This record gives sequence, C-alpha cells and structure tokens, in this order.
Amino acid sequence: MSREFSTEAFQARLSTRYMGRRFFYYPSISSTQDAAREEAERGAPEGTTVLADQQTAGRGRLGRQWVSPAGANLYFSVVLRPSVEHLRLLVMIWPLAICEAVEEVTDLRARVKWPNDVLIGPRKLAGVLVECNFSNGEVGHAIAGIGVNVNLDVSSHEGIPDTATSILSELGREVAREDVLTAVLGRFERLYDSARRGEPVHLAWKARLDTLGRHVRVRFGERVEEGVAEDAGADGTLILRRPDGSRVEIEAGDVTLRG
Ligand code: BT5
Repeated sequence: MSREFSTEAFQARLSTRYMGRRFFYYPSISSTQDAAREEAERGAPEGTTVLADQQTAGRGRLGRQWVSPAGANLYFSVVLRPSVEHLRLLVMIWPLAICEAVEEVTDLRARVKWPNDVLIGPRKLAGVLVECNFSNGEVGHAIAGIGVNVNLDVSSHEGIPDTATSILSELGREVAREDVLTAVLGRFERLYDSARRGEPVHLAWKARLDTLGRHVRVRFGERVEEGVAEDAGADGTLILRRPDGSRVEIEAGDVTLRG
C-alpha cells in the first residue's frame, strides 16, 4: 500500500487557476459527493475540491456502489457551476481529462467507454458521476465525483469487480496520487475553459471513444437497444444503427459489447 496522501505536496504541485484551489481532505468519509454538495450550498466557488482517502458509502450512477478502500486511490468531488448549455460537456471533459492525465504521468494509453468510464485495455480504471441541482431552469451547482484506481492491487482486493484495473496493476509500480490529482485537475481546467470559449472539445473525447464501431447493447432506464455504435453527438449522445437500418440517439446508458 502506498504512503499517505500529502495535501502539502499536492498544493505545491498544483498549477491551476481555480481547480482544487479550495481543497478539503478527509481521511474517511461516507461520500465526497455529499461533503462537496454541502460546500456548494454554502456558496463555495467553482473548482472547490473534496478528497477522501477512503469512502464508506462511495456511489456510482443509479445507486450502484463505488468500492473505495483506504490508502491507494483517488476519490474526489468538485463543485462546478456550469450553464445548462455546458452541463453535458462535463460528462465528456472529465473522462477526457483523466485519460490525458494518466498519459501525462505514465506511458499507459487510456480510452473512454461511452458515456464516461475510463478504461485501460478492457478494464475500468476510473468512473465519473455528475449530480446537479436546478433552480428556475438554471444549474445551481453540479458536483462531479471522480474515482480513480491508482495504487490498488486489484487482484488482491476483495469486493473490487474483476472488470476493474488500476495504474499499479497496469504499470507494475506505484505512482504518487498527488501527481495524478494535479494532472487531472490541470487537464480538466484547460479543457473546460476551451469548451466554454466554444472550442470543439467533444472531438477529442470522440477520438478516444472505445465504443465506436462496435456492436453493442445499451441499457437505459427500462429500454434496451442493440446495434452498431456508429457515431457520437457533440453533446455526448451515442448514435446506434439498429439491425433494421434505423438510427437511435441515446443520451446515457450502460454499454455491453456484443460479439
Ligand atoms: C461510476 O458509476 O463509474 C461513477 C463512480 C464515481 C465514484 C466517485 S468517487 C468520488 C465521488 N464520491 C462518490 O460517492 N462517488 C464519486 P457507474 O458507471 O455506475 O459504475 C459503477 C460500477 O463500477 C459498479 O457497479 C462496479 O461494477 C464498478 N466498480 C465499483 N467500484 C469500482 C472500482 N473501485 N473500480 C472499478 N470499477 C468499480
């Protein structure tokens, strides 16, 4: 297991303007999402980041669990205040930022599984959860929660699904969590600022989409669609070509590969 997370080392390396500038660290917490939401409700500025060494009730999408053992990984949540128009960008920019950060810190290649998982090869390295509240049609705040498996030995940890991987498991050596966190926050800030200037960051996301060209089954709500993942829209949707030749556009869902 790796050494303790050092807030001092993290802050010394951080080169962002606003991401992570306001920073809270908890050795153990139920979920960083809840702590970040409380900060947001108290008026915390964009980029406020809550990191925990361990979560006792880490969550994924749709009430799923995010396995969050101590001493090895990154679990953090960031307060953002995007316009409604930019909200969907978050779902693309976070996984892209994580891929770029992994490549900045290691020589591993990371890809995106639609809509927002980060994979190394076929296994899941990181997940992103965006929760938001609206008032009068505007986004009050969006809390982006990111879990990255950094120094966890996935083969020896009970409870971690066998679809998971970590930087340690792929690289064969540990990396400093502070380096991964500063890289992710730095990459995110650059991408988010360019997206808000109107630059087409979805193209870089799309270029990393592992899902395109594959025969997939997508489950969303009560519905299931199957077909070839043909394209992705500028707002992060997935466009499937059904076996009968018709097309369907899906906002978010769970993808399994078929054949
Ligand atoms: C996600 O959900 O991938 C979003 C995960 C977000 C976690 C962060 S950690 C900081 C913040 N605080 C929180 O409480 N949450 C956020 P989803 O796409 O629903 O994926 C969940 C699925 O991933 C689970 O059902 C497992 O199959 C798998 N899984 C759980 N823990 C994992 C882990 N540590 N590594 C890889 N896969 C995992």
